[in-house]
Amino acid sequence: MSEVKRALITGITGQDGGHLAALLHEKGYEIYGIIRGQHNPKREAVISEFPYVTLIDADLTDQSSLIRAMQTARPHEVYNLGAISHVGYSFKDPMLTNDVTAKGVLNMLEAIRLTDPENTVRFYQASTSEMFGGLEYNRPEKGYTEESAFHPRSPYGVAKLYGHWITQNYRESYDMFAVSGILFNHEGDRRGVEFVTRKITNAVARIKLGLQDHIELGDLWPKRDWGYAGDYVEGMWRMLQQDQPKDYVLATGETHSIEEFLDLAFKEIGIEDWKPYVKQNPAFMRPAEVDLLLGDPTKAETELGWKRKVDFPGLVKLMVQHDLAVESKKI
Ligand code: NAP
Ligand code: G4F
Repeated sequence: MSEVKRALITGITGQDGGHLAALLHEKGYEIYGIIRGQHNPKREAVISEFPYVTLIDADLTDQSSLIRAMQTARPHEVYNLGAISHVGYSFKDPMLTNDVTAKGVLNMLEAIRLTDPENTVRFYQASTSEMFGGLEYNRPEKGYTEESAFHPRSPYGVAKLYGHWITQNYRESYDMFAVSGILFNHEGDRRGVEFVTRKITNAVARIKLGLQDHIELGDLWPKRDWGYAGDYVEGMWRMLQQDQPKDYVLATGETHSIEEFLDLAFKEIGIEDWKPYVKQNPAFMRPAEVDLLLGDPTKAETELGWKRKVDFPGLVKLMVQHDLAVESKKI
């Protein structure tokens, strides 16, 4: 009988960490998740929702803790999802963003090298479409691919680009099975309310239930290639099951503005004109914006057999209906 596969996930308390834990559990993995902080407020929720995950106290900024995590979990696969992941916040705390989102990747890669002399561990790095920057001069018509040029527009994007290159460098230098998934925005019922989609669907549900009367947002014209997070973690897993380590874009191949998201979300509660309910607040605008993101997932579709299942209207509906159910319990 073959050995049960073990996976170590950083960012277990985050959106993708939850989806990935559920997926790997279905596939029969033994799962270890890194949790940071002496009193992480999400600890109890993770224990109750994912009782099959063994939590390990560690931090991406503390390499000794990552070495101990590797020694405890002895994983076959490491998914590095932990990061300061909010683009707007990265402008306010750029040094911390660098320590966690850039140097944290190096800390994790070195922890693997130091604890895996046989070089058998497979490593997934959570790279991002933010590395492309979305500027007009650098926007391929059919969308960004694995070969497109990078031009990050935030401390987050710059930090992620370091993580992307150091992953590639470890693959080339040490023959590690280390890959980057260049993922475009993915959302869903586990998305943090600090991100625009969940902020909108949460507010829309509360407006419907009479719990609030408007929502304050920043710029409404930027466009994103929005997919469903549950589909994207399947792509991460597939990348680590290949014969050769390669980087892949995961995207839907469609782009929509925040205004389009508002249209569909408000229609879901029977409101045709959302403008009276939305106020613009400069506090939510960024020093530099990523105008338009559109990904071309052809390589992932061809080589991984991966394709997103949930489309844009399906995603908005799923999120609004989820938030209506959650918020109505509070009345
Ligand atoms: P998320 O919900 O913001 O989760 C981020 C995770 O990182 C949380 O579990 C957080 O823990 C953890 N973390 C933060 N600082 C840490 C530290 N010092 N040490 C260890 N862990 C730390 O992000 P997500 O949406 O799941 O995204 C997962 C990964 O994919 C991130 O790296 C993100 O940058 C990247 N990505 C996301 C998208 C997207 O659209 N969602 C697209 C492309 C790439 P706490 O709960 O303790 O804060
Ligand atoms: O939801 P967002 O904060 O996501 P953003 O900046 O695209 O980043 C997300 O996707 C990346 C992949 O492309 C990930 F790497 C990253 O970790 C994260 O998951 O903002 C989306 C757009 C931006 O143009 C922002 O300026 O919405 C705009 N926006 C307008 N009002 C707002 C708001 N964003 C937020 N968070 N809050 C607002 O009130």
